[in-house]
Amino acid sequence: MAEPAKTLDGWYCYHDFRTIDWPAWKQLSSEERDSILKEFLTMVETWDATQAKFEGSHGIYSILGQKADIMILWLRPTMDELMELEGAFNKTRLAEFTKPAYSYVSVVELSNYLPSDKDPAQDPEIQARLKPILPKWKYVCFYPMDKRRQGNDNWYMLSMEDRSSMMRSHGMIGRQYAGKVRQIISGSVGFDDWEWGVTLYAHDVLEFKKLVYEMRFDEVSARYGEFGTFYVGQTMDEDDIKPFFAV
Ligand code: 76R
Repeated sequence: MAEPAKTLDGWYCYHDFRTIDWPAWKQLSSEERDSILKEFLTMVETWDATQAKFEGSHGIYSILGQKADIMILWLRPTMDELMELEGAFNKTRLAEFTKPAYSYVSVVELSNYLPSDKDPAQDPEIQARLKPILPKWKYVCFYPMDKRRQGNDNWYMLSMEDRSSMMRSHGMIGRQYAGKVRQIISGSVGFDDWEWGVTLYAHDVLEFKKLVYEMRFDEVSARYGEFGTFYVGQTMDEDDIKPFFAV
């Protein structure tokens, strides 16, 4: 048996995609819409307070295309907290005007493919990557992916050495995008339908296409990458919520 990579696991992630029921939303009076948004923004304030204490992070995004209208992404130290958040959000009045579009459950993951002599428990940089405060960069991209297990192309049958050398090449490509794209890799084996979730942030949306395209030519993606549905959108600040829901 090939040696499994060892993972460091950080905060649990819940990507929640919704479609807005605009016809029903439009039928409300503007007073009702205001009060529903007020209730939602009060809930968002509690998420902000959690983030200020570094006990989690969250982001709200508008999504382009017919797959979803919004994504809410929550990160918390335990899956239990994510369950509470999902339940609490579903009980808001705003949630009555949303329909589920997609969701993804995972946990922030770092692996030991690249050698490091740091003690992860003590190293502030590693801790910050395991428990990331989500950047407010303008654009977001999310997709789930697998490593292929097919015929001669079986990632899970390769030696640790071969996998490490391919991951090094993968990491070298990624590093050229430092400052342009930030990535959060979250593992989802046992939690969801794919093996990883890939969440990317960029200031310039075109950088997603450039990075993902360049990686397609790198062996680890070219030979072993299988990809789910791609979502792309914009980060919303609290100030963007009211204009987004204005009709
Ligand atoms: O963590 C590190 O920075 C070390 C190097 C590294 C690892 C181990 C790294 C760097 N990644 C790692 C693991 Mn990655 N990554 C993806 C995708 O679309 C595609 O083809 C793939 C989707 C992108 C865009 C991306 C970006 N990476 C992983 C894993 C787990 C593999 C496993 O355990 O088998 C997956 C699934 C994955 C996928 N990666 C980087 C990036 C970028 C931008 C970097 C450079 C980070 C930096 O050095 O700042």
